[in-house]
Amino acid sequence: MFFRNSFDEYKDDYKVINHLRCLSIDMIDNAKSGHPGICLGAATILYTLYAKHLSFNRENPNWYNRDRFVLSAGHGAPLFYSMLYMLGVLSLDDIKNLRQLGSITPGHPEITTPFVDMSTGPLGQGIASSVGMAIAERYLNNTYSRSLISHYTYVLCGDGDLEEGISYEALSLASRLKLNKLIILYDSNSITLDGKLSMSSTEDVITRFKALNFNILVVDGESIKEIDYAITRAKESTMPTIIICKTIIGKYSENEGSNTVHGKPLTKEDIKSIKEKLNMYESPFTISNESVEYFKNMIDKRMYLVLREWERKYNNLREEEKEKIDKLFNLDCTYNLGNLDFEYENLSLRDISGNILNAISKEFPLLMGGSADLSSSCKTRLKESKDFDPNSYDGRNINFGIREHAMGAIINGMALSGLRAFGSTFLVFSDYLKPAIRMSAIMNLPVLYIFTHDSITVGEDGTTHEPIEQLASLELIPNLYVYRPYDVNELLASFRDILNNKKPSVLVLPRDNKGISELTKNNRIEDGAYILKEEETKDYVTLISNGEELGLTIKVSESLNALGYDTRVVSIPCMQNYLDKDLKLIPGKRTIGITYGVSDYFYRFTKNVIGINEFGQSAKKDDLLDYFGFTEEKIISKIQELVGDKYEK
Ligand SMILES: Cc1ncc(C[n+]2csc(CCOP(=O)(O)OP(=O)(O)O)c2C)c(N)n1
Ligand SMILES: [Mg+2]
Repeated sequence: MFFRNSFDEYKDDYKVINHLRCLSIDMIDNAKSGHPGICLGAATILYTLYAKHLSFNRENPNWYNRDRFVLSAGHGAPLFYSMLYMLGVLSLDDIKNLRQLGSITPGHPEITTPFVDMSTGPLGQGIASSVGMAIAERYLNNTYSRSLISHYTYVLCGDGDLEEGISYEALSLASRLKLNKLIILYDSNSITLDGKLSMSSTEDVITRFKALNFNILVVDGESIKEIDYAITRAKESTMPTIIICKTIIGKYSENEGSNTVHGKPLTKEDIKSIKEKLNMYESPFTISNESVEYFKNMIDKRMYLVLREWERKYNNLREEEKEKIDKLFNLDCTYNLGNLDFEYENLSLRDISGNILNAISKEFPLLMGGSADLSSSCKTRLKESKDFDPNSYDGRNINFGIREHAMGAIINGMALSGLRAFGSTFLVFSDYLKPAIRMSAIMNLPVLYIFTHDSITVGEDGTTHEPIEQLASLELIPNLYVYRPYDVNELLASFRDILNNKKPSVLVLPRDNKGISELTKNNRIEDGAYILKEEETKDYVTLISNGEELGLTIKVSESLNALGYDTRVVSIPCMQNYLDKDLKLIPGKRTIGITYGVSDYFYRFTKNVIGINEFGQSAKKDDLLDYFGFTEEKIISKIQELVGDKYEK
């Protein structure tokens, strides 16, 4: 596009932009850390979006129908904060406290700050989660309200976001799903942290996005007029849009255009010279009220009727409609599991899980998700619902394709828009989406990961398909609630606990265990662990376990009893719940953990763990269990070895 805008035409706008630039470098200078390059280079892009297009309510960051904005290049946080300061959202103290303990202006944006729609920083996550927001918007527009839920999702990303593989995964799906209300603003400065982008990438971005069938626009990232026009065009597109904004990193710095300005404070002389070039106040954090008013007024004028009209429609809702939509607007995706009708006899736990999920979905429209091409294995297809597709945006089954990482980030985005989103794959592949799981936990999002085929008992698929360290590594993630039920009783209780709460959750299921026990009927999953079988004397061995192994553990305890050992069996279906409550059901001594994974999994509770500390093998399930020592006899002799001589019968 070639609209050269004259500086005069946009004189007041550029004044605001220059304020954003100077405030950003002042913040970074004051904090003695931060990334000035993007703040100087992308200020015009962010300004134009907020001033001319973004639909939002300055007074209410939680207005549900706001356009979403994700700063995927999270290192540009000071620019975002400067803008929020000028909009009257953040205080001078806030921006002076950039990156300081307890501030609402952390090093990278976090959702705890008003108007930050997603925590970002790990490159690629933001752009992928924005696809989830765009999915949520289409689904809710088609199922909840066409007039009250209709907004765009904007992303500001950099070269780094597009180099990350997750961006390919997510944008490929965005294209397949024709998410035309997704608009990506690409800060294309051809520089990354280490130097020129060309050191690591010579791909032709336009050709890449042509292949993705995106709507592609290229603009001068310094031209308000071009960016404004491009966004207008993007809004009319029938496909998702990328606006490639050609920018200069660190614009106006003596090192502009080089990686030197990417990520450390500028020198005092450089700051002074930038301010001189821009004709701005020399003293830090000084802004003109005129510019502030100009910016605010422009937005308020543009938004006044939009907000009134939305409110009018909302107020016209009938009470019961209001109640339903308010639940969504309050991001309340809790659901009280009543009596469910589902089949479970003689079925594997993953089949039962599928039946429960289907039964829940019939009553709970916020439940939506899919699988990374393993829905038939993970049993996560919602049978009475359609596929989520351009022809049926009311469908609730998302075919993520073999794109695990994007799946994780996308369900994060969906959850941020109020859905109870789930994604599924094999446990062994959970490593493919670990960075997204970490973001779920950091943002405390009510997503549900369903990971099946959870141990060596998957059998013949062999080493690469047998999870060993995955369960333990998931347990290492703070604020992640991993549920590993043994049977239908614990499974149903897991679903109940998950849906009653709004915690990031993982449901881990075996491939074909059909075990069921009377003893699990009185489970207390909300406590994380419970005594499944009580001891009879003061002198006992405690066996701790969960999931499929619990069946073997129960048998072992019965055999031990026959041998004259007293036993307590503790089932731990949700370790994080247990750690939260700390009910002290697991004594330190004479406690043995039994797990089909690395022993570390139970080291929190005991050093005596019967686990598997090597990779699996390709073999039949029973041969593998025997090989790794998980037969009743072998476990009993191991236990005798561990506690025998210390144990007085
Ligand atoms: C997943 C991930 N890897 C590495 C980083 C560290 N990092 C932050 S910014 C950056 C360079 C990104 O380049 P670009 O997006 O072009 O930003 P620019 O230098 O243009 O501001 C890197 C490597 C990160 N934040 N996230
Ligand atoms: Mg760059």
